[in-house]
Amino acid sequence: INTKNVVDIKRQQFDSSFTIIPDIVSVDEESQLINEIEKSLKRLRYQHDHWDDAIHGYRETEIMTWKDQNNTNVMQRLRNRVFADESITEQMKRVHILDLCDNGYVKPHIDSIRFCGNIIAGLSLLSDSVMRLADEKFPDIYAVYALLPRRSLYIMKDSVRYQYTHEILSDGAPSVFSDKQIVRKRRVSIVMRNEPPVEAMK
Ligand code: AKG
Repeated sequence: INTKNVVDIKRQQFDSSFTIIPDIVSVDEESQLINEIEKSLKRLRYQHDHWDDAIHGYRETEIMTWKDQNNTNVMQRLRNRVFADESITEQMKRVHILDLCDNGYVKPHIDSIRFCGNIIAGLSLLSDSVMRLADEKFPDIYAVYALLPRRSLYIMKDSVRYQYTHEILSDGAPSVFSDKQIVRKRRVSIVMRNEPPVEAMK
C-alpha cells in the first residue's frame, strides 16, 4: 500500500461521511425560521470573554418544538433527510441553535461521544461560512476546508464525526476559495444530533 492509496482511502472515507446539500431551505423558509429563533435569543447576550471556551462571540439556545407550523414542517423535512437510514440511535428531539456574531468562531473540537451519537447535522442561516475539518491524528496532512453556503445543510457522520475535528472560521478564508470571496457575517446554525449509544454514556 503506497501513500497515494492511503490518501485515496482517506478521501473516500471522508466523502462518504461528510455531505453538504445546498439550498435545502428557501429564502422565505430561512426568514421564518430566523423569526422564531430571534424570539428565543432576544434576551441573551453574546459571550466573548471565556478564553478557554470552544466558541467565541456567540449566543446559544435550544428549541424543542416550533410554534410556527411551517417551521415544524421544514424541520421535519430536514430530519427525514439527516436521519434517513444510518442513525444508530434515536434522534434528539431538541435542536441546538448557535448564533455567531460577525467575528464569532468555533475552535477545532470533536463533539463528546458521551453527549452525541454518530450523526451531527447543521443548517447554516444568514451567512456563508467556512468549516475546517482536520484528522485528529494528522491535522496538517488531512484537512479539508468546506464552504458552507447560507441555507445549506451539512451532514457529518461516522468516521468524520469521530476522527476529524471541526471548526467554523471567523472569516471566510478567502485565499482558499480563490474564485469566490467569502465574507463571514452573523451566522445562525440549527444543529441536529442523535443520542449517544448507551455504552458511551457510562
Ligand atoms: C458544535 O456545536 O459542535 C459546532 O461545532 C457547531 C457547528 C455549527 O454551527 O454548524
